[in-house]
Amino acid sequence: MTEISPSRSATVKSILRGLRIETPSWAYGNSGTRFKVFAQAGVPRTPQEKIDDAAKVHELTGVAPSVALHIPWDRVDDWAGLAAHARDAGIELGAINPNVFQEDDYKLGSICNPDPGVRRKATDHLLECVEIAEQTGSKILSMWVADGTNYPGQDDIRARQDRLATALREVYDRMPEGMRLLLEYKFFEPAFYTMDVPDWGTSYAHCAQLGPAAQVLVDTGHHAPGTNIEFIVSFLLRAGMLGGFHFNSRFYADDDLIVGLADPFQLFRLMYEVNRGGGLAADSDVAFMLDQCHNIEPKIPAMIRSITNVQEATAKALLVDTDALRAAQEAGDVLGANEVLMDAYHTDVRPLVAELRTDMGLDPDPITAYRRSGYQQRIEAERIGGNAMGWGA
Ligand code: LRH
Ligand code: MN
Repeated sequence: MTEISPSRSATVKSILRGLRIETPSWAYGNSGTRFKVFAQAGVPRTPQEKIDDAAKVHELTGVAPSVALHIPWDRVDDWAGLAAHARDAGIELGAINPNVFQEDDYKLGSICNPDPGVRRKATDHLLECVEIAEQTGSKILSMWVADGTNYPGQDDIRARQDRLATALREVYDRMPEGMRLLLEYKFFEPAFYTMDVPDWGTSYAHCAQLGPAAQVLVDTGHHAPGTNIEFIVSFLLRAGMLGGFHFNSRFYADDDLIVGLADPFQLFRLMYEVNRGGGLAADSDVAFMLDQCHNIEPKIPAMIRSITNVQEATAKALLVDTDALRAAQEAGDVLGANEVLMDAYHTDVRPLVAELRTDMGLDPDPITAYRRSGYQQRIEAERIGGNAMGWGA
């Protein structure tokens, strides 16, 4: 078992200290499945209350200084005012996520729809989200389109790619210097025959055609079962095309469960390749974002647990004895090489990560600290009336 030497511990802690994990506004609201959305007490009724909850998560973890917004779920009249509210709460507004999947017009798609009027409407929403990002100071337009078809012959696969490329070009050219377009892919749902951006290769090709400010977004729940996601991550990093992640975990489909809970070993392997590819370097612009739905579990503790899971997986990845690994790999020592990796994976890093929190002036156990804070009782008492936010379709 790896003994964590003081110098190793210091190195790991300094890298972990620089880790930034963005939380999603929509995961603080009610969510569910087509069968039921179970409302929870104390859930935010406004984007401002979502930001307050995100700020609480940052206060207790120290590594979640921004919250992603989804439009129109988080629409307000005064974007600068919302950004000021976030700043006053100690965090920033992060990635802007357009929504071109919840209007009747989008039944046959949004920017890939056969109807030019619908394409125009969807593209205008994407352009509006660029403007919103300019007002909120966000540097990322995080694009996912639900577009696809359900039956062979329903539409022309090639023509839909032409429509997609046309809309992406218009949005890309509208973006100001310094803003990035991250294109998210998903292999199925809500469409069940084709998705217009089904995999990393399709996203990569469109992003490469657009230019250097377009990169691929990897949602860990968007792959066919058995897909080796860390291979995709390694490949994209090598090509400079990994823009960021939507972290979550799953047993079956796009379950959007707490990252690292369904498959902690996968998260470790993924963070190992992120580190191997330079994604944890100080100058890396890989965006680590969560994208989850806490359908039955308490939302704020779930968010804190997600962050501690990413911290722990990253700490284990940083403990891999890369010299020993390289030597075993180059010697063709199959089991030896795997043993080096597994040794790091089996190392209990919880004391090290707790120590880091103490070093940062935080409670070593943020979930217990949250329970002790009385924040949950307070929001349940205060947030009476109004409409609890959620993303029910
Ligand atoms: C689609 C997705 C996308 C978001 C939505 C909330 O499955 O991952 O990133 O817009 O979830
Ligand atoms: Mn996502």
